[in-house]
Amino acid sequence: MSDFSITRLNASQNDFDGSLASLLAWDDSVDHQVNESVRHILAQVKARGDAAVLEFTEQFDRLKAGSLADLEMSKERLQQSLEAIPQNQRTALEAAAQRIRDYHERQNQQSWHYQEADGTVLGQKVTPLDRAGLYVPGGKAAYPSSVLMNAIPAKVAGVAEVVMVVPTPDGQVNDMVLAAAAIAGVDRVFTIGGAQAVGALAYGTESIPAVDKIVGPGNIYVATAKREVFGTVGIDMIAGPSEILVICDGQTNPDWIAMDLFSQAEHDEQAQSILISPDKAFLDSVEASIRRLLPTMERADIIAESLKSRGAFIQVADLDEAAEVSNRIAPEHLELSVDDPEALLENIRHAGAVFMGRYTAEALGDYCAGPNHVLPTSGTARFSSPLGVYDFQKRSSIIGFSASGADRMGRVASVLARGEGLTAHARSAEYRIKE
Ligand code: HSO
Ligand code: ZN
Repeated sequence: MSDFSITRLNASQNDFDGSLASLLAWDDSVDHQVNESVRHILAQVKARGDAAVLEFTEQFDRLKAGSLADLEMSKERLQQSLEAIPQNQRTALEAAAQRIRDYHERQNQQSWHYQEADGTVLGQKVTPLDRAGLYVPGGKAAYPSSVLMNAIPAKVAGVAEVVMVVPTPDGQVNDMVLAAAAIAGVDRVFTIGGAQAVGALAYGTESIPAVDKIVGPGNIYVATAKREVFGTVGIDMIAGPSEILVICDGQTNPDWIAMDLFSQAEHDEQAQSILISPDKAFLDSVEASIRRLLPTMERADIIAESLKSRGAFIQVADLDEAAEVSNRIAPEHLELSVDDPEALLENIRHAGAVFMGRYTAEALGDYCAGPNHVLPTSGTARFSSPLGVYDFQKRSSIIGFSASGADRMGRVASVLARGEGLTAHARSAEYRIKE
């Protein structure tokens, strides 16, 4: 069995600040080798389009195709996958999709305008992106739930074409991923991946349309490629490892809490699971639960490594202090496993998603609660938000002056323009001033 150990901290200890800082430190340094090869791949795709994408796909995914058209999955093919998966999976995907759609529809932004007394109109027009690209990782990390979470907000936002790329190493397709694409209404799917797929989406090739924004998780090559093409296209975020922080008053079944911590730890060794409680005896009980439950887990090794290298139990004086520590961490997922989560929520300022009360397992949020599971990680919840409809829409400012508005504001603009030494600006405004 995998060895289990977890760091124990106490918020009252002298060196708590330093210990917390080293707990949260995460190595996201850029790898020069990776940078180099990503740059090479992107340059090739930009210069040679389809031919380069085909070569890299053969090289990295051992998938040989005569043309990129052969690597496109038709609507009929997606439908086949939908029919191939077990009925209970299909029903669950459809139920999740419906809830995700309902939730995200509430995020739809309205255009607005207002009129001033002299007839001047000011407004904001909201428009969807024309085209969005969705990267879906292949292999182990291919999550159908992530297809729903990325594609549905795009379609709700009104994006006309969602183009998905998913690598299929050795030609292995994941039916559940393709079924999710069918349910989410993805428009086109290509079985390509890696930096070459990111390049194809960013620059466009003979067969793959250039998109306006690329979203979705991926390995270091994909993340580096997304960073590189940012500016040519928009990107969502560069996600770090999953995180969960549980604040518990000590009254929840310790097995539940242990499993909630496992649920994010099982994503990968770098994932971070933290439990904060004012109750020392409760922390001991959760530790006992972990010891008992860990050997029963399929991914015991990953969980053990994650808990050992990045997990922690933090003892605090009370729930107010728990909230304060949590705000410093700004976790991706925050469970408030207490009697009165609403009262505690008042003190919470930074978290990607907050799970209220003992019954709200974070795992429900990953699949089917409705809100997005693409959330800010590594403390970025201090300044950013969950993926949503907003990420697939943009705003244009609308400005319409009446003749008297042009006269009134032309005078203001003229003074400012002359102050800046910009005479053409000034005269352009002055032409429209009366007399
Ligand atoms: N917890 C992940 C999302 C996910 N979980 C997908 C299961 N499948 C995001 O932090
Ligand atoms: Zn998860």
